[in-house]
Amino acid sequence: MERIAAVLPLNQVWPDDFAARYRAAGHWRGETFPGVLRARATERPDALAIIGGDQRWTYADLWARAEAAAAGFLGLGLRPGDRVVVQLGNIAEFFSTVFGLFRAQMVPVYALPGHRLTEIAHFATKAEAAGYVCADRGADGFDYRVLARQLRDGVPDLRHVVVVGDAAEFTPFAGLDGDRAALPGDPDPSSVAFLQISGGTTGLSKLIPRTHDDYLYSCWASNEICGVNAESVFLCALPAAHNFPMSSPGHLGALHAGARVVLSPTPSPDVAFPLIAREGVTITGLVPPLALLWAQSAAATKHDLSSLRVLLVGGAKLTPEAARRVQDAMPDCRLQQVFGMAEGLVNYTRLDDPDAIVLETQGRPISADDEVLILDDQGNPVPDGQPGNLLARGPYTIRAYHNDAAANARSFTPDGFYRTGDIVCRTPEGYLVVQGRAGDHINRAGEKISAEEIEDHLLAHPNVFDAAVVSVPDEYLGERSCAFIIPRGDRPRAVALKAWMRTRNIADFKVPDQIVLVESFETTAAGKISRKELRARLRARLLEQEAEQ
Ligand code: AMP
Ligand code: DBH
Repeated sequence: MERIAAVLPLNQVWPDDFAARYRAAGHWRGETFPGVLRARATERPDALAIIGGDQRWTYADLWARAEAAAAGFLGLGLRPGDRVVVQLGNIAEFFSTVFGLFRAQMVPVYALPGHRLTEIAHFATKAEAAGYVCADRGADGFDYRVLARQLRDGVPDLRHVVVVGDAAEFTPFAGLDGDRAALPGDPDPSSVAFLQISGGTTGLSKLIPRTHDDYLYSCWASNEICGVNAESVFLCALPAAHNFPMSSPGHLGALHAGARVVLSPTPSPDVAFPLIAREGVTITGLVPPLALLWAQSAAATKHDLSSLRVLLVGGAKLTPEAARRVQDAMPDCRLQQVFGMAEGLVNYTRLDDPDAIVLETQGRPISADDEVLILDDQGNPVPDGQPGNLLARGPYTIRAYHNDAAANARSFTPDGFYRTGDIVCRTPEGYLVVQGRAGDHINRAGEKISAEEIEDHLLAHPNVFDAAVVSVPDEYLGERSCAFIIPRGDRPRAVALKAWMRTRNIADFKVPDQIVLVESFETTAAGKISRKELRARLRARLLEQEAEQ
């Protein structure tokens, strides 16, 4: 008999008065992901929806493929409400998979292609996932079927593995189909559509339940701010599962508008530029280091980039000098800064803002109903222009993580504000300028790394007595990671320690960029100091030493 384990229900609930207000304001329209795609497939069946590799799918194609996948998932024994970890790169099947899951009222859990067994097992366990969808190999050659075998052994409740491409012993995605009559109706718009992944500020990543109503609002409202309409062509150059290229306005914004989504397997200019020229791409989004790389390459390229009207840059701070360089290199394309988070709140500079705002701020919130607080450490509001902790509440900002009472107690105030962990200033015009982070994480070219998570891995090494991981400014990455290690027994060599970290089955971007061996952490005469203070001191000392050299 099939084992049916009781799983935690998925919820994301706003208090009734807030929900009523968001509906009355027209933010929450009662749309759902399968409902939106069905509508577009009916209105414009022959319009191109997805272009990826050698695939060119119209809206009718995408809908038909989603229905086949949905029926196939049901046929395998997956049930509405089941959570399914999806780890796919920028390939067309990403879309037939996730819309297939939506159509069957199953819940994708979005993993990034760079995640490895440690992260995937954590997502699967925390979400109580029943399935995993991956590709045979990634764009970098990584074999996800090896990961799938280890995952199945380690997470027994994960019963189904579906593979795009050569499936080996697993279920091939290409063959999925089944009885369409068995498909459920459309979901409740206030139900959880998927689980997004947090950047992992403290410890392991948390799961972010987003509803159809709230997420679709952030997508279509972003379309209005970024000028996306049915004629737009959106290039997805960052990993499709990341919240930024998914919703700001992202591929889901583009599909909501009935526009065209072009998938780039990597964001490198030699791959993306020919796609822009060939497909007439009008809008895309990049993290700052890539924007600088594109700016440099755009000057010398033979490819025609003149179709590009909007370049969104976000995920990490774009300094005013870098912003100017990007804007100057691509004068016909408007730079738009975006400061967002998978938990909700997204800020944009507006297309008609003066240069001073576009170059020097990270924008203002999407919605008139976004409530933003900037507080000092005692919880008092700071005046405009002064840095403080950013808190947010609104029609697309979550009120709770999934299955994580400790994180919820830390991350939300009793009246429902999300503590973003970002330190920002507000300008008199209401725009936000990001100053830094309150917590200890490293924003490595837009990839967020928790210091604590990496320290935990390092402490598992027999020759590591203690470890402290800090962020260091980096010309190219914005920030890189540096691990201070107090050795025990044989002194480990930095290269060997990095190689050993790779055997921990973690995403490559989490392997420390720099390792510094120290004899002690020289805590003060006063004795114990907090980890936070320790990291701050180690970082300051390293920067001083570098400055002296
Ligand atoms: P994540 O948790 O991965 O969704 O990352 C969200 C975090 O990325 C935010 O809380 C910020 O710390 C950072 N972030 C995103 N966009 C920007 C930006 N434009 N400037 C500075 N930091 C940003
Ligand atoms: O970094 C992010 O998470 C991010 C950046 C820009 C984001 O989630 C978004 C826009 O929606």
